Amino acid sequence: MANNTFMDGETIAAIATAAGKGGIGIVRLSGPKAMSIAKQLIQADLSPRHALFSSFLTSDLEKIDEGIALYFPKPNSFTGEDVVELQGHGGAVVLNLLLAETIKLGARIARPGEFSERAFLNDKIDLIQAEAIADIIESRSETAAKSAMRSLSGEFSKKIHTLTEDITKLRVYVEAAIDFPEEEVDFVSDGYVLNALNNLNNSIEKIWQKAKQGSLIRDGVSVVIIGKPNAGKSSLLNLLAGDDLAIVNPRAGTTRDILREDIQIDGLPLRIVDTAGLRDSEDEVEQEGIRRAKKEIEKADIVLFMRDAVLENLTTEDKKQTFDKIHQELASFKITPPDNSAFIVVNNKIDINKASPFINSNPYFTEVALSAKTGEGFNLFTDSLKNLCGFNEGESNFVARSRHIEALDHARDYILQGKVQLVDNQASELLAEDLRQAQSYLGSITGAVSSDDLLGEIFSSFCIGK
Ligand SMILES: Nc1nc2c(ncn2[C@@H]2O[C@H](COP(=O)(O)OP(=O)(O)OP(=O)(O)O)[C@@H](O)[C@H]2O)c(=O)[nH]1
Ligand SMILES: [Mg+2]
Repeated sequence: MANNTFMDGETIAAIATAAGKGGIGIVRLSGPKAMSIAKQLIQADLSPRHALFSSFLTSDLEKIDEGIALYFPKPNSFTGEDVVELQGHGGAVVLNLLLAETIKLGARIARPGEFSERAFLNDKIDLIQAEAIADIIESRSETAAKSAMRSLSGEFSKKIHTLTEDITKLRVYVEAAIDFPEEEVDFVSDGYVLNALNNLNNSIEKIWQKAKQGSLIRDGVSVVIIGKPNAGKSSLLNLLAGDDLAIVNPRAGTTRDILREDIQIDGLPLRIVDTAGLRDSEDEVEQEGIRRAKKEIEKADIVLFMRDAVLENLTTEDKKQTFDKIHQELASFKITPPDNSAFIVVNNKIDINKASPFINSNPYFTEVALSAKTGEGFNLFTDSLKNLCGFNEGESNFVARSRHIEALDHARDYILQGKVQLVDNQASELLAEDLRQAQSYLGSITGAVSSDDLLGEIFSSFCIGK
């Protein structure tokens, strides 16, 4: 974005603190009239970045509240515009009275995310950082908050900038050779371009891996537990949640509705869904439960198919036959399981047949054996979940969104396509165009290239006052 291209002249105001009661509540103003509005309210001048204790008054000099006023003159403020914060008491009525007074004095109510949008448009932060602000506020785990903070500090942006610079350098080289054919640079034989394309591809891959981790941490993974009645599905939910959430009972058909619980395993957020056991039943409530289970499977990232290890011959079974049997069973309920990479067969109740816990992968599915009752094999099971998600705990990630991953995918595709143009077709013009496209996708991540629609979509999901 060009510097300060955005100045619609309007001053915006919003209650920046959360709805509800609190010790302190803040009304925030940004824009050219912020200072003059504040001056009317406190009947005094404000010095930059100095806290002033004052009354907040109406135009009839009636006292609405009292508190601290802070003034951050442009351009050294969050939005890059004049910003004033009025910190009063944290009650909804008093804050709304104060907000209404700022509107009377010429401000307008801010749209959700408009302060951050202005910060972005005035080049105070890039789009990754703006999104990270929303992610910090909405983070549901310590790991998510820390990852979002790393993105806000610019770790993710820096990597994209380096990548963009590398592409720029390569574009200059390629386009110069196109423009000055008399120099006769032979791209293929000099190896420089091919080497650079390979390096770019490797760098994108590394960033992609980190971004993928970041998006898992941000968005979580939905895991649905299905299986016959009595397999121990609700027992597994309870074990994962560390609490007696679901009713567990030897009677088959105990769970009839969907039960959900958000949990975390070593920083990986999981949304666990327990479902009604799959069986043919005349009972309408049970049938509805099975219909709901089906819907959840369609939305799930990972499906756990639970079965009773006591009833299965775990060591000698033919995995292909098992796979076919499970598929047939699910098909009889019109359920299509997800592909192998998101399907785990959980053999439960190994405490009864005294089997050892295990985890293995065969060409058809990932399989674990555990006891939801004693907890035996639980760690192996959680490891298999983390593996399946590609989650490496302890790695310092930055928060990322699916739109970032998609843009990285596109950028990589163009780099690989460029390689084909170079090596197979010796088509330097087409290579130059591919590099341009790759750069444009990277630009969409930081917001260097952005559309109004995209910005609208991103900032409208923010909370008011941010
Ligand atoms: N010994 C043993 N019993 C278990 C284990 N897991 C579950 N059970 C028992 O099996 C019975 C059924 O467990 P649930 O967790 O209710 O099974 P479910 O799959 O949710 O059953 P529905 O809700 O009816 O579909 C209960 O009596 C549990 O105590 C296990 O690992 N070992
Ligand atoms: Mg149950």
